[in-house]
Amino acid sequence: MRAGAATPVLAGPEPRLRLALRYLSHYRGRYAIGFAAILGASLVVMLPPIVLRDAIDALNLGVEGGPAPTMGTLIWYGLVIVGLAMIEGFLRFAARLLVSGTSRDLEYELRNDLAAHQMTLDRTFYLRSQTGDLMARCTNDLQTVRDLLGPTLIDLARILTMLIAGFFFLLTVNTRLALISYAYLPIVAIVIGAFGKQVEERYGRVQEQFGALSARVQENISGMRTIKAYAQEENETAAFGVANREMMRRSMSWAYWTAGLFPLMTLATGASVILVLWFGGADVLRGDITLGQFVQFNSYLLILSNPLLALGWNITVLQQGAASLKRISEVLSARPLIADPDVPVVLEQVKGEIVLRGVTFGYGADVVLREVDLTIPAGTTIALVGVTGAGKTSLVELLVRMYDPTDGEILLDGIDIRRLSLSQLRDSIGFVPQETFLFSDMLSDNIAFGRPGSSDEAVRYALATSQLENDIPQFTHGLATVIGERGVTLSGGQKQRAALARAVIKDPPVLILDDALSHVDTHTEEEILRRLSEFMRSRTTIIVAHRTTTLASADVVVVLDDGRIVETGTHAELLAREGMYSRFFLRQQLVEELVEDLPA
Ligand code: M5T
Ligand code: MG
Repeated sequence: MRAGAATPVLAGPEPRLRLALRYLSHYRGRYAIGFAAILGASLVVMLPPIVLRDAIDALNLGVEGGPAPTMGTLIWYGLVIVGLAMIEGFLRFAARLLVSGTSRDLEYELRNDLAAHQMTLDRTFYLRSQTGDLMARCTNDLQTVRDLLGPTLIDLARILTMLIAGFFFLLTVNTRLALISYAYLPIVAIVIGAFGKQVEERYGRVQEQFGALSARVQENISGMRTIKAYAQEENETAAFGVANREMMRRSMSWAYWTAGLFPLMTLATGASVILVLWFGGADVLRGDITLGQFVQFNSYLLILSNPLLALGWNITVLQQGAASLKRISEVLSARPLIADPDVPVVLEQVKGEIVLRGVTFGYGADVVLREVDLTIPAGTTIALVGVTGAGKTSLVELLVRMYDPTDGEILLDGIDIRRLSLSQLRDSIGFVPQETFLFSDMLSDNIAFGRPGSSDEAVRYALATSQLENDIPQFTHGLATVIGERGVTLSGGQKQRAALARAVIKDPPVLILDDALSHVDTHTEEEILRRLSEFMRSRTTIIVAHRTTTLASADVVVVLDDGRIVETGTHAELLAREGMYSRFFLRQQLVEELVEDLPA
């Protein structure tokens, strides 16, 4: 389970881009306003150098003996520059506020969609995923994506509009100088491209390791009991250290590339200033451009050096966002194998007849069930027996469509269960799995899980049938007691009985108990069975069991061995046949007698 999670890998950037565009399009109005404001800011920021040019040329005229500008004119120039700076600042601020705020809405929507999508995915997906890694995708990666579609996007828009607008304003001063100062841009683009690729790859590896690390933390915490029982704290800590060191190694290799980009960009912008001083200075001396124009030109270069520097950084963030976007789109593009049919058949009332026809099933290549044929008339109780690994759990899980058979079909009231909606199928079946799962919630909420808002009477009935009622006074707050995560604060038998109560309260036409009373003592089990027999009278019941009393009370006993049904019949018939069942039953009887004789 600890090997890397093999989620389907999407080739190319298209699914990522499509995902981003789909969510962006939901807020296109706000983004459009934001971008318009950014464009405005990028144009306004180009105006002060023009004012500066006029001021300097006016001064220069005075220096050369012409009419000198008055102090009032100079202050006026200054005020215009300040005013323009204020407008630019306001536009930038408004755009950033709008788009960053919108990216929070987008994050909210994406997170909801992720959660809802994960609900549709089936066991096959979760078998090859790790909880911690999935959590990392829903938190860490989601944040990176939000930053990409918020602040980073607005920054990139600012950079792009400034670089384009800047070029046009440079052209208005002098074409040759403009071309010279932008000549090195292709080189910068190539460098950024190469760095960006490295950053994305490395960031992808950082996030992947973060997922693995989260998975490890999650497993260690869930498995803390086992780790302690086997005194494996040191080994686990050491193993964690190894994974953590790998995380650091990957983070460092990522940091090298992001850090390297910044000085490189500074160098590139510095080089352009030297070129412009060299060629532009000569132009001024020759009188091709005025001193004011020269200063104007250099102011532009100064203004443009900021977006150029920011470009490098933003490209790295863009690449990181792309890496995270990929990890999210992997989850969103995973399709469940078990899904509702397009047009489900609706059963008016489920009677509970179950038929298996030539059902073959396996996990991957191993075949676990082989051509199983079985008819369970509505209202009967069958006991499913077989040695461990015979395929009992696999068989009952097929009935609730945890998986679909690889071959053959399963019918409920004559309809292939794949043609029913999952909700009708699962509503019709009360399934008590071999491994119980309880939520860290109130006991009463856990029991009413499948039927929220059940009446007190229904709860009482379920508690009595499952014999959990005797334990309730033990709990500090009775039914309102909040139980620990996965039910850790309950005993094994209490958990199993809570799970049984949960199935009973659903009042389903079909009841399946997969070894659901294994942790309950014999005496209590007998009492539960006695009460259940009333409940089960009108229902189809499948009980995977070992205990002799359970077996003897079933209408039909089905013996499963290595994925095949080897014996079917009533308890008495099979006992008389002296085959596998009778051997199993007699051995079990001996075991139970021995246990009875043990001193308490
Ligand atoms: C039957 C294998 C298992 C066994 C066979 C659940 C599961 C089972 N198996 C997998 O390969 N992957 C799985 O996810 O299938 O298993 P089962 O149906 O669980 O057997 P059982 O319920 O009769 O056994 P038990 O021990 O509960 O009495 O080979 O390895
Ligand atoms: Mg089992």
